[in-house]
Amino acid sequence: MAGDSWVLMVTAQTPTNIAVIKYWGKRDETLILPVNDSISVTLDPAHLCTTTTVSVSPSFQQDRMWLNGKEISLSGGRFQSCLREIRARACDVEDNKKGIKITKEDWSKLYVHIASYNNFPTAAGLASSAAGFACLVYSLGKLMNVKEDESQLSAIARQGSGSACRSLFGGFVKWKMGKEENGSDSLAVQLADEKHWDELVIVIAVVSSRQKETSSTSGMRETVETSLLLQHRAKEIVPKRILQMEEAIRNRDFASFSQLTRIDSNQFHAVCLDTSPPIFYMNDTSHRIISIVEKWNRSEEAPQVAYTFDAGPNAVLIARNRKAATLLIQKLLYYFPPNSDDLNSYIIGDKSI
Ligand code: 2P0
Repeated sequence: MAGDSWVLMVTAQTPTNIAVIKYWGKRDETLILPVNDSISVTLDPAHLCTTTTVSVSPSFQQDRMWLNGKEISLSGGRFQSCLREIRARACDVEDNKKGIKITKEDWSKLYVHIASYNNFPTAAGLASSAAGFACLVYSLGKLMNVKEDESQLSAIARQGSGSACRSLFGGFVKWKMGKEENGSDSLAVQLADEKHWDELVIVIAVVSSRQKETSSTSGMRETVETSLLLQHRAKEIVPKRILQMEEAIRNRDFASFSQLTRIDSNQFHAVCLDTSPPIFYMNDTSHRIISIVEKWNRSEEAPQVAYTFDAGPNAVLIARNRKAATLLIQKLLYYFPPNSDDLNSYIIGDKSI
């Protein structure tokens, strides 16, 4: 290292992802190991993404982080796990222009500053932690010249937030639950890249941008402790559904894709209702959107739209093509006129990066 007046910086952008076969429930809370596989689609970073700048300087006195301009604590186990795992893999870094050389050993003595921004509501069931931890791990990995591939990095992002592991890839992504006790095989793999099925259009109807009442982490814990339906889902339902969804994606079979996405979202919310005390993430507006889509799909020869809802009331609607997306927006505007209190906004985007 030369002097202590330098700063080295890396900025990265990571989109969020929306599960079409849901992750809900952990078998290991510390390592964040799930009770079933899940599959997601990565969104277009122009609409829902996290931008993170990480910097290192010998003048920094401690690790610090700012989220949307406000300093947050890094003392939580999840941040510490990600930082520890990335630091353990750091390699030599040389910046000849600035005359900086950081050796592998130096990294254990250097602190980082992290500034992260979401361009969408934080913790409103739009998977902000997924984009956040994926971006944190990716940008730190670049800064510290970590040589691991995306799948190996995904196993680190997973320890920040389970769903984050799926945001390291574009397109369709599977998080394999893995079998190992240490979590080494619980990681994400890309099923199909962003060009594979590019007719799909995703429309997000923001029903509420308020923070959810039950966090995913505590909700899942309560479900694992109390829901018999979850055990049945994890053992008997999801393994077959994962295979069917992989086939639907491979064949660009929208009828199957739409059906599997809708029933899996509904079963996830049924599992929430089967939790004691019950967890309600959807509201009346969410239920109305489901009815509108179901009725429309049944009135056509083939399904036009899939819906899925995460741990919040916002609808993620996946239209089979642009024509269906245009009709969908017309319908939403008809049922929820612009001055309506029921919907805040629509975020419209192509499928992924
Ligand atoms: C998913 N969700 O598959 C599911 C569907 C919400 C509903 O992953 O405790 O924020 O950090 O691992 O990843 C939300 O859970 O929870 C989530 P943690 P996470 O996208």
